Amino acid sequence: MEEVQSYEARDIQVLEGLEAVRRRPGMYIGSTDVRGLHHLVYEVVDNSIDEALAGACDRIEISIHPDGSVTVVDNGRGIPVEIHEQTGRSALEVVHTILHSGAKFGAGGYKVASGLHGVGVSAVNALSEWLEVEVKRDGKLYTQRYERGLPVTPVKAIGKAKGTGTKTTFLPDSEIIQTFDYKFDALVQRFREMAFLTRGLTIHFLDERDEREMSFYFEGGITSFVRYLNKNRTALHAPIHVEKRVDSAMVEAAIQYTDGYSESVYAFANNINTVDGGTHLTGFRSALTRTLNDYARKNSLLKDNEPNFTGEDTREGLTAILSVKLTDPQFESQTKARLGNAEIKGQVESVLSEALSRFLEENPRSAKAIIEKCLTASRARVAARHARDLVIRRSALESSTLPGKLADCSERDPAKCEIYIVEGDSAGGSAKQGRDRHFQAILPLRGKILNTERARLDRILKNKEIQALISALGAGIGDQFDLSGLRYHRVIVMTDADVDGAHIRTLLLTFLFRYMEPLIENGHLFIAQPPLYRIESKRKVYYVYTEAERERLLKKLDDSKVSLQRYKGLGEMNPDQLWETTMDPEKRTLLQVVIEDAAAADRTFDMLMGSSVPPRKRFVQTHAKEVRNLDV
Ligand code: 0RA
Repeated sequence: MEEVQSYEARDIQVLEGLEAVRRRPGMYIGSTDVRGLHHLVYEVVDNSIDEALAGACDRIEISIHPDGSVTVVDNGRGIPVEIHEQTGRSALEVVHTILHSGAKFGAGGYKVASGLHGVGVSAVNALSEWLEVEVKRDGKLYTQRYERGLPVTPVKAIGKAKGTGTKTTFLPDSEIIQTFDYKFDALVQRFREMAFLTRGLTIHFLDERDEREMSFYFEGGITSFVRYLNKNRTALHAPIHVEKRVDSAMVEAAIQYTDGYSESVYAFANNINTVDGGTHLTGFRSALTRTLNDYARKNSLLKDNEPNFTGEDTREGLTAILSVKLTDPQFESQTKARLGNAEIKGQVESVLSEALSRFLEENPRSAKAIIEKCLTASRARVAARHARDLVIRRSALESSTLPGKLADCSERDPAKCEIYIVEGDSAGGSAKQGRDRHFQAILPLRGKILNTERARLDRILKNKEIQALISALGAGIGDQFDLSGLRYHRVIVMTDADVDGAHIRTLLLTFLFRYMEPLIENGHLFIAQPPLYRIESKRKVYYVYTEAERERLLKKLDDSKVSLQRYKGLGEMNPDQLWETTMDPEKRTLLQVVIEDAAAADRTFDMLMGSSVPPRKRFVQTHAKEVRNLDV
């Protein structure tokens, strides 16, 4: 028998717990900025999700009120209100006042013990100016109110109730939480993800600040998730779905190959997006590689003289969701987003191997399409390696044979040299005439550069424009890229200030990001900023680079006669103007391109947008540093 705690002992425990949370909120909710604010909401919603996972709830409603308070309602069994033996107080009060007590009363066997969430509603309570909870149970409506974590009313029955459920409303404490500026889109992404991961659950979200609302319900669960991710892609077969319990773990996966080249596999453990992967993902991958190789060999789709598919070959064009639920998840890595449980690897591997081989046997046409996709990927990988070796060998030989269209500079010290990559011949001509040929080289590129996100390396490397670019820069490509060969320490992309220019710039940046990443990492890549307008007034000429600048200037010149010219392309500027406005180190503005790790907060962005940019990192232009008047 457990001892009944004295009231005094328990009160001390509550006060110490609350104080710990309020003194070091970051330890419990990560931060006190907007992410911490959202964390409070997720924490409360997660408790209702647990109730849904236990099969006891199929509807959750979340509302943000204009004053910054939030309400979460579910139709679960209702948090128990009866006296909790160990403490002699209502269970409802205990889960709201004692840290980590939630798990003991947790609805399902899969309560998240650690990781991103799972600190319990008591932490939310401690960080709220006030919190009110209502429980419908046994035909009665119970309620209790807390302020900064402490009960200010007893748990009391205030009337009759139909049905069961829990309703929590809280106002974050402005003494601790720095902002009440909830981001609708971020919350929506998360709620959509939760709804995908919990088949049959309806999540309704209302933002009363501007009356926006969204509702999510997916009959197909993670199969719907995969369809959603593939909605702009061409699928090779109907999604494969498996769900199976192994010992105490639950393994679920949905898989669908497309005709694309990128891999979109997202792994979850207890509904947490494990962006750093882990043992469950390792098991998933080995099942895929092993099963597809076995099937292809057995059916002579792989010839005796052909090598096995590599893991990469089996993941090209693959979209999949892997979701595991375990009783005691171990989260590792700095961001706690990698699963460490050793036993789950084999469990996932066996569930998947069995399901996938059964699917292949029962669906020979789909099987053929998948194996053919792997074969193409495998052959392309070999071809790409040959092509790359060739280009690298050639570009090594060719440091003397620079591309014909390159107008090189006379300076030989790379630290002093820069190269302008210019779209189109007419702009290239102006740039060649306008430049300072001592240290500025010009490489005009013609036509649309290949979309390197979609094309394979072997095709990219056959493209003449790309070959010219690689040779001119002199540093190779891919994992053979060597910065010490770089012939210019400033690589400047100069395109028109219109939609086409922006498109070409994106294609170029994508290529450089994927195949010459160290160039960006080491701060060698820049974007030129040509002016948008030329404004002349009283014989004075002004160049204007933004719309805001134009408005300011026009206001200033209000009463004088003004002539305004909009530059649609670089080609409209004569060489002198191009030099003066865009290329002269004394006067120009360059944007430096930097790479930023996609923040944990928006890690679902790429995934939910179905974007093919690798999810962990991406180049950012918008956050680019402004570099004025670089010393030359
Ligand atoms: C413990 C036991 C039972 C339900 C819950 C907790 C519960 C917790 C939360 C948190 C938010 N909504 C919730 N709904 C239920 C089951 C008690 C029983 O057997 O009736």
